[in-house]
Amino acid sequence: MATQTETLTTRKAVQSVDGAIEEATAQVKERCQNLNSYPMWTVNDKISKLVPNPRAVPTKWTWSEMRQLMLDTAELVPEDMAERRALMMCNPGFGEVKGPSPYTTDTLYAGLQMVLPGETAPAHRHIAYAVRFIQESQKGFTSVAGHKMYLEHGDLVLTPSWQWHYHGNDGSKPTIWVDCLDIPLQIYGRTNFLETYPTPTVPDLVTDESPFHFQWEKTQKALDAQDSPHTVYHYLTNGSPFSKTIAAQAERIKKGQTARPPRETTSFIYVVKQGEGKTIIDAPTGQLTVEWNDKDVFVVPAWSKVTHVTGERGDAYLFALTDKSITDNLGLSRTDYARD
Ligand code: GTQ
Repeated sequence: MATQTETLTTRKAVQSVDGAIEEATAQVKERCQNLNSYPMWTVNDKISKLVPNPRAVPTKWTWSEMRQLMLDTAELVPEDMAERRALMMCNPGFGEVKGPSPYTTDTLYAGLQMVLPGETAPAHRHIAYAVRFIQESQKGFTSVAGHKMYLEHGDLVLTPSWQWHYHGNDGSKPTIWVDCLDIPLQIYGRTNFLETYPTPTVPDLVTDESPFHFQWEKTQKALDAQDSPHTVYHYLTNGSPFSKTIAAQAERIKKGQTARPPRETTSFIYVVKQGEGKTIIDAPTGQLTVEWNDKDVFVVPAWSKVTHVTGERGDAYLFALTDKSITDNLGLSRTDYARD
């Protein structure tokens, strides 16, 4: 059997001591030239790796730094200068390839968006599916398909594909949240497009009970109803993942515990709801130990070995946006329970 370091190409090539394969392949390549064709076995390594191969690298965005940057950005860039005042969280694994780009993981984009009191991020709709996890809000709101929802720290709100939405803030403090959209998938499929609404807002009604709105209070209640050291809650709509592309989960890890989940073909954008601890990430693209605190964001690439360790201060609550819906729906999910 091939080892992890041996490649599919070298496995065959080592048998070709006399160069016969090279010569035969050269002949085939020449004949392929004018027929839009190419011998697959010479590029097998690029097509099939022996382990999953995300580009994303483990990365942390520290809340205190990002919050200050958001506040300063809001002073520099008035609301009417930006359709959305959002700062992308660009994974450096993509930097050299595409420059600043909307890849937080290989499949999902996340950004930080800020809406100041009285501002309106005008109504539009797009094919991309969006969700938002609220970091700070005091009467900040989003309006989705006519549902105007006031948001609080820890809430998750859905903006399904092609629904009109706009954002605002009826309070006196900044509203900041983490946006997550399936933009990398849309880039791959070349499917995303956006339509603007003729006016900044859309007719709507305030609603306390919307299928688009998951209040943190209920999530925490579900987590606290379990007694295990590490509890995972999956956000569902009518028993199924709310979206075909983006999934979300919340976790409670009791204080002073170590959690070692299996490694998966799923990648994670973690947002610390509250608590302190560290996460040791051993990813196909590198290793990083993230020391985290309230509201920090960090990325766990697919196929990482992950170890969460919580501090003694109290139980930690982590929230994560994942591409589990994508991998499950397309039959791409694999789990390695035997990780060391
Ligand atoms: O609020 O609709 O971060 O359309 C990126 C694109 C947020 C939004 C983003 C968007 C939005």
